[in-house]
Amino acid sequence: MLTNTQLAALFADIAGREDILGENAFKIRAYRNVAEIIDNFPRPMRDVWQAGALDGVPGIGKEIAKKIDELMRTGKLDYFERLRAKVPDGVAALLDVPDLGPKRVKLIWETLGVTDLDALEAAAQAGKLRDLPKMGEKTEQRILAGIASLRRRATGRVRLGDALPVARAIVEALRDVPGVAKIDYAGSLRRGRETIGDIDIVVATTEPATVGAAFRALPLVAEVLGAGPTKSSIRTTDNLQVDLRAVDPRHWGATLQYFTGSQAHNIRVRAIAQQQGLSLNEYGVTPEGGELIPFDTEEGLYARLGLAWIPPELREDRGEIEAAALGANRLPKLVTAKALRGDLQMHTTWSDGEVDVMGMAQAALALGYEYILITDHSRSLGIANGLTPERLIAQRAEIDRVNRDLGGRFRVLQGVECEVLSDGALDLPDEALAACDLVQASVHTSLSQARERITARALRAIGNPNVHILGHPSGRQINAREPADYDWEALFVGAAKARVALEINANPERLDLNDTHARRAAELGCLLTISTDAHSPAMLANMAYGVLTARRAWVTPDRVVNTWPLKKVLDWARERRTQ
Ligand code: DGT
Ligand code: CA
Ligand code: CA
Ligand code: ZN
Repeated sequence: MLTNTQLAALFADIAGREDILGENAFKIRAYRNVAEIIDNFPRPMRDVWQAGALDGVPGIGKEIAKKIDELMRTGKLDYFERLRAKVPDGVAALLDVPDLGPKRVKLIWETLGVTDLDALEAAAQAGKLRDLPKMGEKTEQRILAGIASLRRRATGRVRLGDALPVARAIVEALRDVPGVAKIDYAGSLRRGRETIGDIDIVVATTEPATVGAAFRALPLVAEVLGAGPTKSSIRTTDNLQVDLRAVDPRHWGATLQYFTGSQAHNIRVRAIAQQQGLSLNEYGVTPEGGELIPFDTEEGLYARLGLAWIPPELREDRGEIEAAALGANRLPKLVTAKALRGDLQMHTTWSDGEVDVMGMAQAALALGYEYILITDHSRSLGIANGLTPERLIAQRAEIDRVNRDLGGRFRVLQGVECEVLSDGALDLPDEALAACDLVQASVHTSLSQARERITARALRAIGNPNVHILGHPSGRQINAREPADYDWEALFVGAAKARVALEINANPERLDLNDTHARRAAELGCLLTISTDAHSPAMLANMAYGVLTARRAWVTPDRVVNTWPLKKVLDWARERRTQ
């Protein structure tokens, strides 16, 4: 059965292959548009087709409707098969390599006989690409880096934001199964890692067979991979693997600890147990020649080994064991979602957001925030509606009105997400920036600049005293776009000195700064913000992912500007400008 995603991918594929062949650009664009329309269509195209209503869909003409009809009836498209015979799949796949457009693919294919990714990599490594017209050594290097990034994307790890809702749904669905005392997700998901290999669920129950059967019968199960007395594995319809382990409630703490990991953390914990003459497994510890001591809480297990309880986000063997051995007060008091008083990045209909200022304000108020910063895009990003100095003034009037209407219960601050141009200059004049409450500068373009150049560019941007926050600093998109190659130490030292905050962007496609960079930034004295970059009210809920990332970075609330009371935020903004 063809889903909209598959159908859209097929038309995009047709466009790509015709592009390589150098077919009519107009026709190719039409295929790309159709792919876009189908991908964003709110209902299954299958339903539309069955109702005979394809012609009524805007953007789908007779020719395309005929092709969809053939696909739905036969599962195949003759036109596409003929195209495949001309451009092999391996060649079409080369279009996924960043920096390889259709012209280059055609050139490499025709002159070097490269017909797949492996051959392309070999050719680049052998230095065969650099001598092709308009290529050079730099392009060859970029293509090699692009291949590496494609390979990582193919590792099958899914983003935290795609896995967490599935795990929550499973936990909720099984909570009321007879015999279930406790249930939680464990593994990398509980540790809040940015990508997840598989979902691990642990359940304390007196009836393991019952919960196992209920798990394997959930509607989201596409395939049962394993069914034992206490362990089951399934694959979901979204192609996620989920492992369920059932234990007696007496073992809950030890089992949850064991399957939370990380493996590196567990190896250290087991070594500490061994030093004390204890062997450790997922049920508890056993003294030499003695009986198993079970633990129904994690705290009990850690305490038995002389360790304070360690928050799951820290369990990566990055110093948490040493700290926990010295006592609970040596572990950081990590930032929590509750500590956040505001959200400092979001978009409205003034640029590419879905709702107006009041809409975002009310949604944020409902979440319990005290203030928000509106950060619509400046004009050079080239999205519809970028802010000009004139439109910023008009937006200020609307924000003032919203603040009056909300009657002092809440404060909407005016900001802007100002483009950092390729040389580090800002996209708006200083007077316009100075009129904002806070300014966020972001790099969206030319992310592949060389290290020295892009570092100098960001440092120049944060050197402007009107800039308070550097948004999603690396520019990466998880599993999709590589981060920019900054000299991070230099950037962090510069930001700390200027008292410019670095953002932890909470969008699960970004999580930028990531955990290790945010930790280093905090160590070097940087201020941070945790913000959602929401383009709709619903996206304000992404904050949880940013908080997890900050906790993995050992971040304490005092470092995070949006835990501060509004007055302190405004004082900081003012001090920065008079530095
Ligand atoms: P993932 O799924 O790749 O994102 O990462 P995890 O950490 O969820 O790893 P996973 O699912 O293979 O196993 C879950 C946890 O179970 C892992 O973090 C630690 C524990 N674990 C699994 N296998 C072993 C093992 O062989 N030795 C030890 N010490 N712990 C293990
Ligand atoms: Ca896992
Ligand atoms: Ca697993
Ligand atoms: Zn942005």
